[in-house]
Amino acid sequence: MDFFALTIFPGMFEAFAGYGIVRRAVESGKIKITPINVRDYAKGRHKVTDDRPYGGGSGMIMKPEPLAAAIRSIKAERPDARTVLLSPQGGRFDQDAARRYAQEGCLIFVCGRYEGLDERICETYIDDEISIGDYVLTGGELAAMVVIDAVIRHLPGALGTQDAAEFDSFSDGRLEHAQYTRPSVFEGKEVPEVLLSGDHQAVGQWRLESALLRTLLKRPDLVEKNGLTDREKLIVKKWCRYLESLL
Ligand code: 4G3
Repeated sequence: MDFFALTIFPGMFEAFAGYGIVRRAVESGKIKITPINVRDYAKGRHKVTDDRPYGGGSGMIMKPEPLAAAIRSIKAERPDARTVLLSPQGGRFDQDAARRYAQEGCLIFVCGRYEGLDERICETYIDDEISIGDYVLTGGELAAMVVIDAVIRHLPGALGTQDAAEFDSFSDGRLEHAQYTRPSVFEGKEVPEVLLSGDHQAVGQWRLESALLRTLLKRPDLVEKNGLTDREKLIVKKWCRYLESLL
């Protein structure tokens, strides 16, 4: 899968691509990340990429011509590319969106700086406008890296042999169950006994219960959105009976 990022700070993406699972995905040829310096498409001796807003006001706006030229040149090579703008005005990017983007062949991320882009770029050149959350960043680069990272995890083989993405938090609308590693006693706290028992069926049941309880306590909205399975209903009934016994 090919990722392009239109930015005035291409170096930010080189750092991102240099570590861990992202680096491995690049080295194995599963993905390619190409940062494009918008300045390379700016005209004139000073290669200006921003200008003052019509109507006045503070801040600067990204000029449309360099962005349009950059998008056109990528699209000439990759007509299948989807153009994605990161902005606080976008629809929320979530795990479902990450899974859908993992089906694409080529994504172009437009990373705005300053106070945003000229509206005509959004109208003509942008397929999707997305946001990684309700906060404002100094630029779209970090948001684009968040999206690329979340998408890469869904590519076959990117996480290694066990392909852990399918078992992650959110994979079935539930948070991940609690996890433990050695030592079996840490600062006086013991690992739940069942996890040391070697009983795979019991471990599976404990993990299901852990995931459900954590989701109910920390993110009840996810349970409301997805409903309960029959197995989960039994767990909830068990806890209802227990809570009733306390009254
Ligand atoms: C304004 C994305 C600011 C318009 C980008 C880009 C937050 C997010 C910017 C624009 C950003 C986010 C750059 N800040 N929540 N800043 O995903 O197109």
